[in-house]
Amino acid sequence: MDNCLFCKIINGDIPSDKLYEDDDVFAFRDISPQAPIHFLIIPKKHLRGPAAVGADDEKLIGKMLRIGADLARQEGVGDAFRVVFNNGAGAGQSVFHIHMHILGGRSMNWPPG
Ligand code: DGP
Repeated sequence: MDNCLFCKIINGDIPSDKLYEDDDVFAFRDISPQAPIHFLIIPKKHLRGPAAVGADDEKLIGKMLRIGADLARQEGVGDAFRVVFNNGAGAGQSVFHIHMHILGGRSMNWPPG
Protein backbone atom coordinates (compact mmCIF):
# COMPACT_ATOMS: atom_id res chain seq x y z
CA MET A 1 0.00 0.00 0.00
CA ASP A 2 1.52 3.29 -1.13
CA ASN A 3 0.37 5.47 1.67
CA CYS A 4 0.66 3.12 4.62
CA LEU A 5 3.12 4.04 7.39
CA PHE A 6 3.78 0.43 8.38
CA CYS A 7 4.24 -0.70 4.75
CA LYS A 8 6.90 2.03 4.53
CA ILE A 9 8.56 0.69 7.70
CA ILE A 10 8.57 -2.82 6.19
CA ASN A 11 10.13 -1.47 2.98
CA GLY A 12 12.76 0.48 4.91
CA ASP A 13 11.49 3.83 3.57
CA ILE A 14 10.90 4.85 7.19
CA PRO A 15 13.52 3.70 9.71
CA SER A 16 12.58 1.56 12.69
CA ASP A 17 14.23 -0.23 15.57
CA LYS A 18 13.77 -3.70 14.07
CA LEU A 19 13.68 -6.78 16.30
CA TYR A 20 12.82 -9.48 13.77
CA GLU A 21 11.95 -10.02 10.10
CA ASP A 22 11.15 -12.98 7.88
CA ASP A 23 9.15 -13.49 4.68
CA ASP A 24 5.83 -13.02 6.45
CA VAL A 25 6.25 -10.76 9.47
CA PHE A 26 8.21 -7.77 10.77
CA ALA A 27 8.71 -6.71 14.42
CA PHE A 28 9.95 -3.37 15.73
CA ARG A 29 9.90 -1.25 18.88
CA ASP A 30 6.94 1.09 19.35
CA ILE A 31 7.94 4.74 18.94
CA SER A 32 5.78 5.70 21.92
CA PRO A 33 6.29 2.90 24.44
CA GLN A 34 3.58 2.37 27.05
CA ALA A 35 5.70 -0.10 29.04
CA PRO A 36 9.45 -0.74 29.45
CA ILE A 37 9.12 -3.39 26.73
CA HIS A 38 6.69 -2.43 23.95
CA PHE A 39 7.03 -3.68 20.43
CA LEU A 40 4.79 -4.35 17.45
CA ILE A 41 4.48 -7.41 15.20
CA ILE A 42 3.02 -6.74 11.77
CA PRO A 43 2.39 -8.96 8.78
CA LYS A 44 4.01 -7.95 5.50
CA LYS A 45 0.60 -8.46 3.91
CA HIS A 46 -1.37 -5.24 4.23
CA LEU A 47 -4.54 -5.86 6.21
CA ARG A 48 -6.44 -2.86 7.55
CA GLY A 49 -7.01 -4.32 11.00
CA PRO A 50 -8.27 -7.33 12.97
CA ALA A 51 -11.71 -7.11 11.38
CA ALA A 52 -10.12 -7.52 7.94
CA VAL A 53 -8.57 -10.89 8.79
CA GLY A 54 -9.88 -13.58 6.48
CA ALA A 55 -9.78 -17.37 6.60
CA ASP A 56 -6.62 -17.29 4.47
CA ASP A 57 -4.86 -15.22 7.14
CA GLU A 58 -5.45 -17.50 10.14
CA LYS A 59 -2.02 -19.13 9.95
CA LEU A 60 -0.33 -15.74 9.58
CA ILE A 61 -1.99 -14.33 12.70
CA GLY A 62 -0.95 -17.42 14.67
CA LYS A 63 2.60 -16.94 13.48
CA MET A 64 2.55 -13.32 14.70
CA LEU A 65 1.59 -14.59 18.14
CA ARG A 66 4.33 -17.23 18.19
CA ILE A 67 7.01 -14.75 17.09
CA GLY A 68 5.72 -12.19 19.60
CA ALA A 69 6.01 -14.67 22.48
CA ASP A 70 9.53 -15.66 21.36
CA LEU A 71 10.60 -12.01 21.20
CA ALA A 72 9.03 -11.25 24.60
CA ARG A 73 11.16 -14.03 26.08
CA GLN A 74 14.20 -12.70 24.23
CA GLU A 75 13.48 -9.22 25.62
CA GLY A 76 13.55 -10.65 29.14
CA VAL A 77 9.90 -10.46 30.19
CA GLY A 78 9.47 -14.25 30.30
CA ASP A 79 5.80 -15.14 30.23
CA ALA A 80 4.60 -11.83 31.73
CA PHE A 81 3.39 -9.81 28.78
CA ARG A 82 0.20 -8.42 27.34
CA VAL A 83 -0.97 -8.79 23.75
CA VAL A 84 -3.18 -6.04 22.29
CA PHE A 85 -4.83 -5.55 18.92
CA ASN A 86 -6.84 -2.35 18.48
CA ASN A 87 -9.56 -2.38 15.84
CA GLY A 88 -11.07 0.86 14.60
CA ALA A 89 -10.45 4.47 15.57
CA GLY A 90 -13.08 4.18 18.31
CA ALA A 91 -10.92 1.57 20.04
CA GLY A 92 -7.70 3.52 19.62
CA GLN A 93 -6.40 2.18 16.31
CA SER A 94 -4.31 4.95 14.77
CA VAL A 95 -2.38 3.05 12.08
CA PHE A 96 -4.55 1.10 9.66
CA HIS A 97 -2.19 -1.80 8.99
CA ILE A 98 -2.92 -4.59 11.45
CA HIS A 99 -0.43 -4.73 14.34
CA MET A 100 -0.05 -6.74 17.49
CA HIS A 101 1.26 -4.83 20.50
CA ILE A 102 3.40 -6.74 23.02
CA LEU A 103 3.84 -4.95 26.34
CA GLY A 104 5.81 -6.07 29.36
CA GLY A 105 8.38 -5.21 31.97
CA ARG A 106 6.01 -3.66 34.49
CA SER A 107 2.94 -4.78 36.37
CA MET A 108 -0.16 -4.01 34.34
CA ASN A 109 -3.59 -3.74 35.88
CA TRP A 110 -6.40 -5.78 34.48
CA PRO A 111 -8.89 -4.83 33.19
CA PRO A 112 -7.25 -1.86 31.49
CA GLY A 113 -9.07 1.49 31.67
P1 DGP B 1 -2.54 1.75 17.56
O1 DGP B 1 -2.92 2.89 18.46
O2 DGP B 1 -3.02 0.40 18.08
O3 DGP B 1 -2.91 2.01 16.12
O4 DGP B 1 -0.94 1.67 17.63
C1 DGP B 1 -0.10 2.29 16.73
C2 DGP B 1 1.23 2.31 17.38
O5 DGP B 1 2.19 2.60 16.39
C3 DGP B 1 1.39 3.37 18.47
O6 DGP B 1 1.61 2.72 19.72
C4 DGP B 1 2.60 4.17 18.05
C5 DGP B 1 3.22 3.34 16.97
N1 DGP B 1 3.80 4.12 15.90
C6 DGP B 1 3.18 5.08 15.16
N2 DGP B 1 4.03 5.58 14.25
C7 DGP B 1 5.20 4.92 14.41
C8 DGP B 1 6.46 4.99 13.75
O7 DGP B 1 6.69 5.76 12.82
N3 DGP B 1 7.44 4.15 14.20
C9 DGP B 1 7.23 3.28 15.23
N4 DGP B 1 8.26 2.52 15.61
N5 DGP B 1 6.05 3.18 15.86
C10 DGP B 1 5.05 3.98 15.46
